[in-house]
Amino acid sequence: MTFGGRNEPREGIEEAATIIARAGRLVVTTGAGISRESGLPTFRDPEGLWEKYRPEQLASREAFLADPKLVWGWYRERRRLAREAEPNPGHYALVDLERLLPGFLLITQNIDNLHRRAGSREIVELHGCIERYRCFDYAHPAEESPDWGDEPPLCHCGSLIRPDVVWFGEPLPEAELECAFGETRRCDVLLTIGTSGLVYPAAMLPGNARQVGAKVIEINTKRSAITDKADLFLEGESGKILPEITKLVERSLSP
Ligand code: BJW
Repeated sequence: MTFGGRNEPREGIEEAATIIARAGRLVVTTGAGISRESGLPTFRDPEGLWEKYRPEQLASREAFLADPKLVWGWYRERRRLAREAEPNPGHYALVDLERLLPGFLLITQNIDNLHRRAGSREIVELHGCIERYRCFDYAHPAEESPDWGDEPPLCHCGSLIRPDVVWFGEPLPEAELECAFGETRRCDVLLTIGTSGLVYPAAMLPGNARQVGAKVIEINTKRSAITDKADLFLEGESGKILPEITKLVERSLSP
């Protein structure tokens, strides 16, 4: 693994740009770290979302049934923060990469909707989206209403309405998962950004790409569970590194 760390960031960025510019099929996977510079907390960093509660206390079916008001309130607050946040230069750099490269797919674990708001189009949302709702028992889709308050409202079928996100112990949406696994097995470069690589099955994607001979590039402010599987590790903030990579890719592709 090449280490494009803080002492030699330029070299790593140039190498990454060269690899990406030559990619026939690029898959980008993102986690909470890419939205950190938009002001949204990650999950597992200090001052992250799990600082006060254990994950199972908020992001599981059991948690929702045990205390629907607590879980509903936590997501309402996060939805408010996500809506107030703006995409950052890292999100926009990925929009530019999508425009520059014919074979591009973005797979995100994030539910914050910032990639779409930035303008990314080819997105697979593995863990759902905070802007969508469904009912707990039958997954009937629900439209948000201004009347909704501090408690989860009821669906027409009588079941509680919940955010359309994937909690621990729940299966990921089938079509999205199939697409993510299929595309990582066909890509020649996988760029993974701002994820601890601790949550499965998303954490398997870089390893899958590696198995089929793809180059794996990681951008993270610190080493993660993925770093040892990466061919190139760029240590730093994605909002700074990604625009530089995109600029170099654009330059190398322009006639
Ligand atoms: C920066 C930065 C900057 C900071 N620039 N970088 C195999 C082995 C072991 C366990 C399992 C397994 N398979 C399944 C499991 C169980 C479980 C699991 O993975 N557990 C592990 C924790 C051990 N997985 C599941 O339960 C999944 N379901 C499943 O497998 O179902 C099977 C099934 C089949 C059939 C029937 C029934 C079941 C579901 C997982 C759902 C995860 N859900 C959450 C919540 C979503 C909704 C919400 O947002 O509230 O998803 S948990 C949370 O973690 C969220 C995230 O998407 C996910 C990943 O977190 P992420 O993005 O990596 O964030 P962090 O905080 O961990 O990392 C941030 C990184 O950014 C850090 O590295 C920083 O350094 C970095 N960073 N600033 C660049 N500026």
